[in-house]
Amino acid sequence: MKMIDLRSDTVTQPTAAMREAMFRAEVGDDVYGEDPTIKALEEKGAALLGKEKALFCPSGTMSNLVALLTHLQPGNEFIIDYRSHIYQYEVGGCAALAGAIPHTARGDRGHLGVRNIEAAIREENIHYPETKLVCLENTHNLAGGTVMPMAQLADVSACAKEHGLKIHLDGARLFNAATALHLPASEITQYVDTVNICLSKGLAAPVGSLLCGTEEFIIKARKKRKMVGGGMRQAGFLAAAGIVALEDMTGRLAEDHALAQKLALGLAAIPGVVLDPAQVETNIVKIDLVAGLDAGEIVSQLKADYGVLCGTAGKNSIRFVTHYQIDAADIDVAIQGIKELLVVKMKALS
Ligand code: TLP
Repeated sequence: MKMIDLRSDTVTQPTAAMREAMFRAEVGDDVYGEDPTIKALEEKGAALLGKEKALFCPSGTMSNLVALLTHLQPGNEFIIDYRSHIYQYEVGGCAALAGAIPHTARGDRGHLGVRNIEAAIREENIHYPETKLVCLENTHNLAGGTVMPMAQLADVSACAKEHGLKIHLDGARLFNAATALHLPASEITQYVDTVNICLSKGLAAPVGSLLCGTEEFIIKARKKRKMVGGGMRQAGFLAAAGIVALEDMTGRLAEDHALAQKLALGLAAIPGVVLDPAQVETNIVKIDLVAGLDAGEIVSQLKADYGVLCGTAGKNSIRFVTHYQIDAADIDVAIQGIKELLVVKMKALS
């Protein structure tokens, strides 16, 4: 049985062009600043995102952590949506390693607004930690791949500036947001001080993220990356794939979005599934199940009976992510599998 892996866009395999580029990469010791391929990737990434400099990190988690370590002092507070990856899925590194306090707020479909930020900022008081940073996520993973509206981002940016706060954007899927908005990524990143982008999700590189910001920030961040063990040596082999990711893969994400829309339309028509396809903006489809259906059970059965892999997102929800290695026929199999499973389960419920 062919396996159809919709668990995440992180499962993408490197393309033939990436393998070729990795094989041919010129490399050196990057801790000595001597890897030409890493330098080329960092320059390309910084230019693409309209920032002065970039830093190649092994993962999105480390890139976000290094950003927090560089922006914040222990005891500082940062404002963040309660469902964001940094808060939910990075093993508490913000607290354990950066010593910072997340001040969580409930964004609109994952995206903070001016009201959230103004309500969270601390006034001067001897008892309070200092608020220093706002963290955004675009697209927002747990909210279902939602895109932050540009007007909201511009307002949040103006508000942060007015209050002397910096903004870090977790843009693990920034190019998905840019694709959905029909804008260059730099239009989005002009509103933030620092940004993390992931090369190893929809862009299909095997490893790596870029943290981008001012030259001054990246010099400090490079030292923090070393501190957490992220100083790499001949990692130009990985950066070579990252360059291909930026050159070849950012322009094709609309295909993933179209497949996600096809999946959403198919799933929304199945009794037992709660989903509004209009809410699916990029490559993530999150469905809720009616009461009495167990997401974990359905995920296991889909795998066993149809070879369709997906993930639970809580007891009652399932997440599907489309990507480079998924095609329309795979989506048809997934829809058919869920339909057949749910017919049986819904009968048992009634
Ligand atoms: N997300 C992964 C899992 O960790 C959940 C996924 O399958 O979606 N920011 C965002 C918004 C992310 O979605 C992820 C990974 C990261 C950061 C972390 O990136 P890595 O996995 O490279 O550390």
